[in-house]
Amino acid sequence: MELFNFFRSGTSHRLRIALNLKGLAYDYRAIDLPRDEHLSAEYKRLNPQGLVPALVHDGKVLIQTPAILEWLEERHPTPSLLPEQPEERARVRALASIVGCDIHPLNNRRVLELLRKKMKCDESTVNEWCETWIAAGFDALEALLQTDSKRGEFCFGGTPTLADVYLIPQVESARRFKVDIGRWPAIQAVDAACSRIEAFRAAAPSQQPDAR
Ligand SMILES: N[C@@H](CCC(=O)N[C@@H](CS)C(=O)NCC(=O)O)C(=O)O
Repeated sequence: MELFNFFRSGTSHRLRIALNLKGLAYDYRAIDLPRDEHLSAEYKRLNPQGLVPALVHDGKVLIQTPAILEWLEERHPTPSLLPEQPEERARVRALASIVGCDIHPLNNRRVLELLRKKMKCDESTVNEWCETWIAAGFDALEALLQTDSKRGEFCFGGTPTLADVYLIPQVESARRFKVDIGRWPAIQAVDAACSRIEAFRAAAPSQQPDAR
């Protein structure tokens, strides 16, 4: 498998975590976002959306992390990143979607570039924008985690699920925008639990070959 990705990209980070948790090896292909390599004609032949990551497997290109993560779960079911019961699976997917649908897209690079370049926002306004959407999502996630009486160390139960796979890169991104994670103690505790697992540690942006 070849993973076309960027060390600091949250969606790339979430896919690296899932691949590591499932023990799947891949060749790392760096796509440099600040140099707009994702917008090159060559990369757009892989992903016409011009977004990372893309996973190439047996000559087939997979794009969109929600789709790739579901494909991974179907192709490599063990260890599973979803619980058994449909209602529990819906819960995990909902936690993941708070990050995947309602935080990350609003703080994506192309959105921030539009704010900076077209809307002429200064850096403090851009940071306020990012913090607004991170806080809105994390407030809801925190409430959901706090009220789950059966929760173990992770977002759901006692082993990592897709909810953690989505959450940890968003925590990393929040730190980059200088958002104080201490405001959300349950999220902070999940982050600490994940940081004890090698699959999460090895997926961190700082550990990637293109990190700088
Ligand atoms: N929904 C897509 C989003 C992918 C995405 O937004 N990737 C970001 C990096 S985290 C990207 O390539 N951004 C390039 C840009 O905004 O210019 C997925 O989950 O794969």
